[in-house]
Amino acid sequence: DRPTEPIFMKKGEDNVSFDVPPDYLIDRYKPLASDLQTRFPGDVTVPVTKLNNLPDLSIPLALGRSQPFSLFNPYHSKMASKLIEYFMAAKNVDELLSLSVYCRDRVNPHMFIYALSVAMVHRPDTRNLTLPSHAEMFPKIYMDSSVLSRAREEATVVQPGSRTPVEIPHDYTANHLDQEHRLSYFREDIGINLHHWHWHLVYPFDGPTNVVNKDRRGELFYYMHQQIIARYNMERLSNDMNRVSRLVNWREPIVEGYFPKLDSVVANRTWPSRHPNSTLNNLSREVEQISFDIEDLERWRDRLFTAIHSGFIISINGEQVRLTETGGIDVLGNLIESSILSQNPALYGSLHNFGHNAIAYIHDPDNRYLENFGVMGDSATAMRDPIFYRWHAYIDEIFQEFKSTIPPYNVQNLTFENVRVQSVEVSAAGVPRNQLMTFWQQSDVELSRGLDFVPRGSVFARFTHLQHTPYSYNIVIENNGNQRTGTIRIFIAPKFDERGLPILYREQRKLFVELDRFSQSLKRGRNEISRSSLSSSVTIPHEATYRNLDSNTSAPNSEGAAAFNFCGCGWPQNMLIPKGNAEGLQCQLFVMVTNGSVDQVEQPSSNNSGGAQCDDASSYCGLRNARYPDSRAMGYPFDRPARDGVNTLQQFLTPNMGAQDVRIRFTNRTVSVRNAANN
Ligand code: CUO
Repeated sequence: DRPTEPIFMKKGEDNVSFDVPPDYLIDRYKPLASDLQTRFPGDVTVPVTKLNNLPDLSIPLALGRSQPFSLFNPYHSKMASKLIEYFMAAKNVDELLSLSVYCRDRVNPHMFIYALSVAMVHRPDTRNLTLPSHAEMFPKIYMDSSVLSRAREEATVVQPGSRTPVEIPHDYTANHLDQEHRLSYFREDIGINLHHWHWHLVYPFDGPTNVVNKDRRGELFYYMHQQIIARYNMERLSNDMNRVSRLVNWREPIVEGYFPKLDSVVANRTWPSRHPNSTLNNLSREVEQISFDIEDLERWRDRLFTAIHSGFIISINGEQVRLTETGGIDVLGNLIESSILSQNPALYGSLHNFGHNAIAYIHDPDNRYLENFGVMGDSATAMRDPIFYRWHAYIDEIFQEFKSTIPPYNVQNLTFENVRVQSVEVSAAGVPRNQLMTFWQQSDVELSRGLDFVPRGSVFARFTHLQHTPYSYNIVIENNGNQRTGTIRIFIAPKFDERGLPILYREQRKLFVELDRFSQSLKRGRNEISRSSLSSSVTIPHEATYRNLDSNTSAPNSEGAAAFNFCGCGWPQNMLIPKGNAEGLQCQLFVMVTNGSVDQVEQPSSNNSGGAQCDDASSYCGLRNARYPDSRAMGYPFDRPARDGVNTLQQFLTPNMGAQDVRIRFTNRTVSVRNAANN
């Protein structure tokens, strides 16, 4: 709550105050210690145990409280890593609380929230606790900065309960003179940006090894971002735009500009913009201890391509490490990102992270204007900028290059014997068969946690986002063998390219967007399966992104609050399917059944304790503290180029697969928020 307020202040409606040992106060407040204890009496007082040894914060304190914090900056991520290490090492929850109380008023608030969140999702004793939404703690990095001053006014002038939600205009970062602005509803979606923030929280590239080293994390880095690009491309085709072009040439001006209109996290400055036709430069920024040349990026890229085509990388000891058919992608993911699991950072560098940095500092590469990084420098904001997708499309192509060096799946690799998909359809109430409906919807986000130094009580921002009518998949499967378990995999891709021509399989496979994956028991004979879009293994529920309001109180209802227990990582349900268009974007829905006994992954028994595993969105986020729950390559069966002779999806199909033409029809109407607040 209120990340820049001192810890001893009275909190929210709960009237919680912290009974803090006087030497925990920052020097400035120490003379006021006794006064402060009586000035903020709470209904609930949380006693904070005194630590025997206060932590040495010299490393994290190198970043000032009002400085911006960038995860992609190695200097900053090392500081955060130190903090994570302290939080992870705390012996119990009391000690963790004590430590965090001590750190909170000292270290940079953004770094503090990041490090504490990473620790909380990884510690066995806190991983079932609710993490507040990052957009509630730092609303200024998720929405138009003008909203915040209106929210402050509302909170200061109007009593809780009578406050009116502050409406965020639908179009606030540009107008349609900028073609890219057609996609702003996707790039600036709160849920999408929250997903990205959470993903990097669950999969940090730096930190204690036991936090970073997760099952197939390098592969998931590739797959989750590959899916973002596939989704973005489908969104572009929905809007009559070309697929995103890779940022191939780093010496040419970048045509896309971006003007975020956000306040930066702590310094109350406007977040820097990038003018159209800016050019990347060598970076030399003393303050952030970051300097590298564009040539370094080019060298790392060339070494990566050499490794891919030689079939091995050179480890730090000078040994050859083979890029195997199944494990190679994971090795590469860690190498390209790069994470601390990279097997040779000196040789292969940190192409992806440093690309983020080069772009983020494009407006001030040597800090002569004392300007901060642009939105590409923060995982909570990077997806707002069109350049994010050009950069990640480039990164993805390196992974695709590797996938094209391994043997394609043959028919036997794809078949599930005696299992046949008979038919596939989608249906939704009030919508023609095999059609999906999209429209706009308004939902509310609570802002008060992020309104430091203003009166308490809820204030909401009203946000317009894409939504679709919930639908079901109806799948008929014939099982001519004994009863067994199958894994149902559902994807969707556009059918036609920019010119209206059928997309060939070699390109279409990269456009397939995962919609769901689930286990299904198959009895002998005919199996009629119905599965709701709301159960998707890709998404988290709408309530995990937005608060629904009780009609009169303008307080979040209990259902909404309970839903916040979800783990945060996951594609927002409202963005499950792309926008489509008024005529109905023609797509192909793909369903495959694979052998569950092959797909199954043994989980170490020690990980079964601890309750919730955050299994709501396992396709893109994995399971918390467990292995990735599918033994196949991520993106299977579309992760590799097809066998010889396959030019179309139809030719790719084996009997255990099915395809169905569907249309996504968009209606330009806005459905108002459910249970709208008082007005
Ligand atoms: Cu998620 Cu580039 O990795 O932003």
